[in-house]
Amino acid sequence: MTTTKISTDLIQQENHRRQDWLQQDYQALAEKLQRQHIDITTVTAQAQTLQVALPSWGVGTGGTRFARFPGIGEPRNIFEKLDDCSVIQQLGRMTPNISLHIPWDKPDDPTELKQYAEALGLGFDAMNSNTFQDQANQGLSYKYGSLTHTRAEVRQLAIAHNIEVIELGRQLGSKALTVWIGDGSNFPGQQHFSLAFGRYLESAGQIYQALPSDWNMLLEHKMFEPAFYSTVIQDWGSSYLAAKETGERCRCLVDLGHHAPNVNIEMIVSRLAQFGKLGGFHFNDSKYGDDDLDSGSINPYQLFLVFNELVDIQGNMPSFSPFYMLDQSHNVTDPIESLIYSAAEVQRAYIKALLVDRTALSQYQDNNDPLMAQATLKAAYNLDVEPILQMARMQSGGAIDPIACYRASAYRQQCARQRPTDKHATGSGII
Ligand SMILES: [Mn+2]
Repeated sequence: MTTTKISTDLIQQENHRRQDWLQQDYQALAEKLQRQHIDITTVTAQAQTLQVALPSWGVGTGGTRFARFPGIGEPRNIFEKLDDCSVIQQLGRMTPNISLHIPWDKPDDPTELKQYAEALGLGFDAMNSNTFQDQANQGLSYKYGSLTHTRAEVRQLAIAHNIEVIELGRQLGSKALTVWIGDGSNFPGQQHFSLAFGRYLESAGQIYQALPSDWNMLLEHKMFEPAFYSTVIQDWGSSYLAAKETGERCRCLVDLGHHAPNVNIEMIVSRLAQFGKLGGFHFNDSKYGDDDLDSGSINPYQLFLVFNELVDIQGNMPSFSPFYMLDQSHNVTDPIESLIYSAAEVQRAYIKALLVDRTALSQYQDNNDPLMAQATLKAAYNLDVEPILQMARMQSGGAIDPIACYRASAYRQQCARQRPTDKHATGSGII
């Protein structure tokens, strides 16, 4: 029996109020899609299969490099973070797994944490290691790098941390390790490019040796920050080279915010997948840099185009199943609301991508008809698929309008009473 934080009676009451209108909207959309020979129940069932992991650090209020303004009733430990994640899952029904960040959310007792998560109906997705900041009492420093540091003993410390994270993840039922490093340089000449990359390959290889046979190792690239001149794994090219050198189950992870503005990310997706090296995603959105804004809040068309590639790849390769995760920093919203809304935006992009007439698109491509090719994509993108999202949630036991239901539950107000503000609470960076 799953423990629920929101009353199931409340969800039913809230759904009851909206059910008639949903049926009408769903029926109207069903008839419209039928004209294109699309069965809406099939699409709804496909929408229900999409899962996106929640970042454990995402349920706390984030912060920028300038300041953090805490919200009320914030989770004070990993158990309270799981409570909040369970609310997101209960209402939205597409986020049953949590991606942990170690050491930020390192449990004293992994068995206890696993049991706590299971009681809430939650599991664990990819584990995230952290060698971009020094831990308490660490001795050696990552100030000048971790896996690529010039000194072997610093590299060994970073390797050992990653292996420790794998071991922890193994106990929790995770199947992947995500590695992102802040290593790089701030001045021309500070770092020898190829020697640093060579040290990375050597370190990554040692971590890969410790990877269980049913695990994936995901390499996350980032163009800049905290290093502002060069970053060792700065782009998908470096990431691909490193993944290829490291091993078959080492793949690239694409964080949407980790590219230069205007970069064609959907084409990067296609390239990596074509050569079996697309391993996962961190969904978010950005306007200027690695802003970690809510998914789909700035450029929903780009999110759709990414999913258009993913659906196309899946059509050719049914075993294709990358790790999907939200990676956002919530500075001005209630993180629970942002995560519910963002997961739905990812699902919306996926549903629209499923509706693309791929036969027609292929013919327009072959016949060099650019106008109709892009119009085919736009025809799917411009559809209002909200009734499919609502129906998928309701049929899975979630809320037709999850934000309204969450607000009606007064869960945050209850947290405010139960979780007095901790002045020593730490923020989460943008990663
Ligand atoms: Mn990320």
